[in-house]
Amino acid sequence: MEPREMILVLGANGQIGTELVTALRAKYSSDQVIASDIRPAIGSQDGPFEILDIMDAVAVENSLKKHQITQIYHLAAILSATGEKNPRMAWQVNMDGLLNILEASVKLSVKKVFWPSSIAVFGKHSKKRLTPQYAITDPDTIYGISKLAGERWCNYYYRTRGLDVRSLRYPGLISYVGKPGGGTTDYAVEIFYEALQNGTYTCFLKEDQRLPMMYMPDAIKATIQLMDADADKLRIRSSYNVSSLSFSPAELAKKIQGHLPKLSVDYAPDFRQQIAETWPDSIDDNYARIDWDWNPDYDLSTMVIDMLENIGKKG
Ligand code: NAD
Ligand code: AKB
Repeated sequence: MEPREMILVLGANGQIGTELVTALRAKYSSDQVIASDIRPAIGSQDGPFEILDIMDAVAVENSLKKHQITQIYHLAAILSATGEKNPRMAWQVNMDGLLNILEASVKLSVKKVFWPSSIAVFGKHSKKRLTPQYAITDPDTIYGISKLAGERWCNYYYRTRGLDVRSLRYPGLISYVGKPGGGTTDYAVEIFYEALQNGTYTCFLKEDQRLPMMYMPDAIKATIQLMDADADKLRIRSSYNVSSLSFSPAELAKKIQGHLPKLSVDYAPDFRQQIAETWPDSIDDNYARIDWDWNPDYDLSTMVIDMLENIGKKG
């Protein structure tokens, strides 16, 4: 008989983790999903939580043994904007942290590992529009460099150690549950809170800076769909391009103004503008669509309506 799945989510207090843990607990059961983070649990917990630092390889191994973990979702990382403020720290957490997880997973026979990459692996020489899976990847940020190296390590562990590691290059993620954690795409969440609370927003990117984005329910759907896919259908063991929305701050503001006509937005680009300029406008995710039937549910209009409704309900 197959062992009962036991799932460890690392970095569970973050923007993605808070929603992924809920989705996994709905799919499995609460006691099968161990949430963990370097910071104490946020809010009320409906299942097990433990403090775990991915830099502590021994603690990671002990946790895998204690809970007899069969699947890992490794979400702990330093994102692009925070990474530029402390590049050495970002490299250590993103790179050494990943290697600790890959190594412990092989040693303790974890069946599947999910680790997210990012559109940050692309750079200013990558094709801007509908960037293909196999494009020039010359990232400028330490975050993008660590994600690109991470993709190659994942592929290496799959090829040489037989580890079933799966990955997505997430675009900027938009959510109303967890707040974003120090990225270049964070404006696309901040604008909703400011629009509803104050009726004004000053955006840190230029008004026409188009970027690939995705609504969190689609990101959670893609993650679980990829992890459920038959292993022999997956042609990509570095990281899959995955795509849904593409818009600029001005286009997002206009959509929100369709519901909140008094919203006023101005633009004061800071260092994050230079990062955004090196990233694609939009992504070609053909491999994901063919290999594991990827298809997003939300467009810009339905995402905006859902965000306003749910942030509005929070009061
Ligand atoms: P986040 O910053 O919101 O959350 C990261 C979590 O990791 C935080 O709760 C933090 O406390 C935790 N953490 C940091 N250092 C740790 C350590 N040493 N040990 C254990 N936990 C630690 O990030 P997120 O937005 O939830 O992103 C999760 C993953 O998805 C990251 O790998 C990120 O690069 C990737 N990603 C996110 C986006 C996005 O738009 N949110 C886009 C592309 C890729
Ligand atoms: C960031 O802006 O750093 C993230 C990402 C796209 O990886 N949201």
